[in-house]
Amino acid sequence: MASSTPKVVVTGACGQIGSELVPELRKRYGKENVMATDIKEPPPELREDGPFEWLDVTSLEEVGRLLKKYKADIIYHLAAILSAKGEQNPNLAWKVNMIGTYNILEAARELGLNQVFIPSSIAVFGPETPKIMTPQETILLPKTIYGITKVAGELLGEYYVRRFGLDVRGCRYPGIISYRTPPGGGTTDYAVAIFHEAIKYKRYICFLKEDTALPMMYMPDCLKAAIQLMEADRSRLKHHTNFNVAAMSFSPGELAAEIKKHIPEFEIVYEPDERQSIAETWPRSIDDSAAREEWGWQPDYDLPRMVEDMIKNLKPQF
Ligand code: NAD
Ligand code: AKB
Repeated sequence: MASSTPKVVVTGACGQIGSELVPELRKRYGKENVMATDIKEPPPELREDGPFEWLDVTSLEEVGRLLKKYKADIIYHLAAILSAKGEQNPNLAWKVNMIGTYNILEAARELGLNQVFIPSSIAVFGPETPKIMTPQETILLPKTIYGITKVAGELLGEYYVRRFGLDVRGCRYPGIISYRTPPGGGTTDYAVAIFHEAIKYKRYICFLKEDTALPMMYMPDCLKAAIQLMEADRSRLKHHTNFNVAAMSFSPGELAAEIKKHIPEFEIVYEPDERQSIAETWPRSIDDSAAREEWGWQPDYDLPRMVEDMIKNLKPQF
């Protein structure tokens, strides 16, 4: 039985999203009620502001032991290997993303947790999927190991909802842009690196082509989506683990033009690498009407507002 303030565990808490989601959850539920876990050394804030424990999600035993010891009610499962890193090591991606996700769901079922959040990604889509305003229900034939594990994660989560009544929720995040923690090895990472290089060197060599448009989202909207979806009235949800969510879409050329409004000397050159072929299999824009209807999703940041905020926050760091 859950106490009135839930106890929350976050896996992969030292990553790009976790390092900002943990402080947000600690503000909401109280510092002592949000346990950050990872296999990576945590930044001092994460460890000093609340509980931290080492947790490798590929061990069912470790996952079960920690959830039991901490009497967890809710788990935000963020531990994963992203698209570009996954292509470098498909075996690791399978272990962390597939076995890790199975372990989280299985331990949550066995211990009777209240809720599980497992983010999915636009990487579930593939070249056969409609690229413009990609619908909620559509073709899921990803070509990366990351995408394959994300489709399987959505389906497995949905299975636990239907078969065991476990409250599993998740949304298909686009590329996330933020200034606190660097991204962990994805195809959309250029949209973060570009800001650092623009401010430091006024020049950036982009690994995607100028016109490769992809869906993106600023971190405050990413955190808002996770929390809003988890707090949504369960009876209103027709979908559970696979909500499309959108905020903005742009190409490297369009992002560079927006950055130039703040840093006129900025120059970008294009030297596409293997990540280009991943990006070409993903949509250019997303239809998120199911998320809007079922849990009131609405983003706050568009391209100009995100760029202004990124530069304002990053400039003092250099
Ligand atoms: P990240 O790569 O920045 O962080 C992942 C964290 O998982 C790292 O801190 C890493 O140390 C940890 N990890 C790796 N192996 C582990 C293991 N065996 N046990 C425990 N922890 C382990 O990723 P992120 O960007 O914070 O992504 C979080 C979630 O959001 C992932 O599921 C990802 O697929 C999803 N997502 C992210 C984006 C994005 O643009 N950041 C977009 C779509 C979906
Ligand atoms: C990646 O590029 O792999 C991630 C994602 C969109 O899931 N940012």
